Amino acid sequence: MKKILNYIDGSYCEPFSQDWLDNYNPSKGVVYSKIASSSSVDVDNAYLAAKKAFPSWSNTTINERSAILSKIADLIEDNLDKLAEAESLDNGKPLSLAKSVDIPRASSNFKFFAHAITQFSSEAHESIGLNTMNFTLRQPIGVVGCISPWNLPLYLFTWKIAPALAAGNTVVAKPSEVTPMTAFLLGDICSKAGLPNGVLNIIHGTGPSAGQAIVEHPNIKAISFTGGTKTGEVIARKAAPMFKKLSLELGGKNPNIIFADCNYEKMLSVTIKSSFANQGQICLCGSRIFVEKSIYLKFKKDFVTKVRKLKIGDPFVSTTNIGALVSKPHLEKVVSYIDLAKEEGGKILTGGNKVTVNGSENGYYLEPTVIEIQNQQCRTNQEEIFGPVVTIMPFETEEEVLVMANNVKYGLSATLWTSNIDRTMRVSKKIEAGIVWVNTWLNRDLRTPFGGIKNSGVGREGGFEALKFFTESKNICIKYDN
Ligand code: TXE
Repeated sequence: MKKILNYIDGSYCEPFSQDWLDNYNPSKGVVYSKIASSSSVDVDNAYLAAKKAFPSWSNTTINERSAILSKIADLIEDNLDKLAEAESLDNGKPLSLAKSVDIPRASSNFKFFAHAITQFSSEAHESIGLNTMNFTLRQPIGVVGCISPWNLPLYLFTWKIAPALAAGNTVVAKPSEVTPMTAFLLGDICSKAGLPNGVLNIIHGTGPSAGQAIVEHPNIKAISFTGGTKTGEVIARKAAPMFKKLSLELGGKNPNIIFADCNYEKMLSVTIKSSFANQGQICLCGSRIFVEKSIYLKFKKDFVTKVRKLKIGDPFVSTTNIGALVSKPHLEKVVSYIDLAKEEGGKILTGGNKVTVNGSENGYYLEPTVIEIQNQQCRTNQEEIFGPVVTIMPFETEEEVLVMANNVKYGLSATLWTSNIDRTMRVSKKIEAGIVWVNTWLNRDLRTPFGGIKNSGVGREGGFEALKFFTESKNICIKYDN
């Protein structure tokens, strides 16, 4: 059976423990490869390789670094089919999605930061009268840690690694143990692109073992993490006494607010995507839908009709809209929320059941599910389900919907549908979220800040925000004689 090995100092190697984890193909429910179960010994080896590589990598010219990152981007693009197939097999997402979104974006992440680093600059402050000139150096931190989740595996792994490397750091990175395959393949791509040995080290294994060893390593000075809010809490607790720099991109329970004056057809088709893309396993999905009362009944009917037409099935079949959920425990978690919704008085308008797909009887399939709720305080509407499940309810006024939208512990993103520019401004300013999309969803310009407030995280990724995170600023003050 294929083994997913660690990539340390430019070579693939087995874990020190010789322990292996099962890697499942979620669309069939079978183990298809074995994952290195790494421990602190492997993390320390990766750290030593990264430490050795740092002086040279941090002193390469910007052009040289940029050229290597661009080459990685090109090789990802050249291997689009192979990587997309690997992603789909590992994660259960439709191959069409991996081909059109996940892998192209992984390539763009490298391409973007290859360019961005050539434009990254810092401030100078002259104090006239005091005869001093201050300028700020932005220096790489050293060895940094990147930990990523399973929902958009290569997409989010590279979203962290690319700026970290561009800024001149060396990296110890860990993908999710649920979807490690494309990160494993990335090692080879980096070697082929000429990334010097030790600059990027990829460790596999569980969160509590390999992930925690990265967080607890005394000399890994910054941690960029995307994953669940509870894990973020654990990481923050461990990292705080060590005064590590932390970027945490955590969960979301995002409102999708639909006003009657919106472009209805456009809203309807995008709302299908914002509800169920990637089986609803995107932290930016609009899982709480609020609809203005005057169009609520029409929306309910049209939306449910459209949802029922979504094709659930084998991710490798080109007509599939909804693939498999990522794992059996995750499927069970999502189903438990559907049960909870019924107990809480929610009405299942469509979906709610596991699906048996012919030829893939043991896969983790679930119908896209729409739940009408009466009380927005119910747990179904408050907790992150992270599956193909949305709640819907009507609202009457702008003020009312703002209260409901903001009444959750999360604050990642929000979507707003309206053609009224005044309302757009009023509501966007009052929404408690790091990202607001108006008349669109998941429209990403990589230069923009990305991240959430409240329990959705701390810090921002994207553009120069990411390059700032992965560098330390140092002010140099020079007194001159006039
Ligand atoms: O994520 P975890 P899980 C949400 C979603 C989901 C829930 C749990 O609601 O149901 O989180 O998912 C590593 N120290 N999101 O359990 O555990 C882990 O190995 C260091 C939202 O799969 O947070 C993996 O690499 N690392 C989300 C990464 O953290 C640790 C995407 C994420 O895993 C660790 C995924 C530890 N103690 C799930 N424990 C989003 N915001 O996009 C785990 N890890």
